[in-house]
Amino acid sequence: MRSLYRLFLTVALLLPMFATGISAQDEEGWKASEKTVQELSKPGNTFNYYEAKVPSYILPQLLVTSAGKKVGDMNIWNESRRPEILELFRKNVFGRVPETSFEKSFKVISTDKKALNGAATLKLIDINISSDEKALVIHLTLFTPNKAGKPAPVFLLIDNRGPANTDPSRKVKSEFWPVEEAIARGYGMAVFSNADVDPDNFDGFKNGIHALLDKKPRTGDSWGALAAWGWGASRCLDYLITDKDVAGSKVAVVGHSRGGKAALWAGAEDQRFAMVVSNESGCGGAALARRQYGETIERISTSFPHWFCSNYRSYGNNEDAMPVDMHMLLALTAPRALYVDCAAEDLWGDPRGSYLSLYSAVPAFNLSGTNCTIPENMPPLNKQIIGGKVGFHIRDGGHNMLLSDWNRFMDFADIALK
Ligand code: GTR
Repeated sequence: MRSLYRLFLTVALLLPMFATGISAQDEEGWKASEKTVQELSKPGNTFNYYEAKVPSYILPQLLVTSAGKKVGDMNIWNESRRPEILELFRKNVFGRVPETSFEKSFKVISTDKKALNGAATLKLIDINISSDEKALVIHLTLFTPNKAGKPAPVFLLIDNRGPANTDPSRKVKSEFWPVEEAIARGYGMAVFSNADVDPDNFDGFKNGIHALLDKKPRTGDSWGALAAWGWGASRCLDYLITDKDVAGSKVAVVGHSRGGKAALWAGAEDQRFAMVVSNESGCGGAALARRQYGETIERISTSFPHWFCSNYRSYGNNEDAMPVDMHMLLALTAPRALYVDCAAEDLWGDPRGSYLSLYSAVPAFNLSGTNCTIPENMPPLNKQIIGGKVGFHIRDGGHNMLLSDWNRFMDFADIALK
């Protein structure tokens, strides 16, 4: 019995390590990863799933500057506290984008004005990035609604699953990226694959954008894959704001799970994103690290050493030493719109800790004068709450991004973005 239990533990612990070796483009890869999350969400493994076992903790103060000054309005937030927090996340969590210069050009490869039986225009765009002799291409797919007759708000998805979920021909449809439904509601849909920017495996930072921009030896705050994917989202936005069918001031960046962590960081680094959607981003995303519920820093930074900067590792089993917690990451979206959602069976991603994180970020949003207050207790299953510029729901079911989630993103965007 004991050895069976050990075997279960070993398999559960090793599965994500295999997942790190699988390209994000690989269908089996993301399925294995989602399955792992389901397995790891079951009580019985070494991770904590009991509220009673959550340690007591004190979150770092959100609205006090490092010099001890109270942040009472949006000006102080934007001019001093926000940049301070951003720096802390660069240094301790996601890493810093190198200052290396690069060239960028856009090429619209094809335009189909009668896509989706005439409901949408489909464009395939190559975003070419080069530095010295090296180059890479980010392939951006963009659908915009024809009926609107004016530039449309757009959801840009950082895709961590690959083409089977984001098929531009729409022969294969997936709830993960429900283009038809979004177009019918007047939203454009854009997507790029994270793997175009940086492969999702631990390759010593030799490939993807690292091969182009990492000129200096790596240090504790050198960027990891999540920051690289977020950077890729910004390059897509560089294009989107030039497209006459897109309302450039109304682009939302969306991501699921590891993509959700990257979306939060993209919105933090790039304030041109009008809205951020974090779908089940969990540890290293929306969930409070100090709760040590479900996935922990220790675990994520050993299973996925390429995601974060290496300084982050020092906070494994040492969360209280971290000068930030994830409510501060969520607050970096303020005063723009932020949507966080979770799934009830995705305990690995700590739904309650993600809600508490959002709740603790609200004071930064309230500085804008819009009332963004939400209740202290997490809302019941499948009930959306919207407080001005912030929104949340917890869906029944497991780790995934479904049409029902997207419908709520759009309900929120109808209010917060349009
Ligand atoms: C898991 C990882 C989570 C989450 C997930 C995913 O293995 O532990 O943090 O990011 O992968 O991206 O599906």
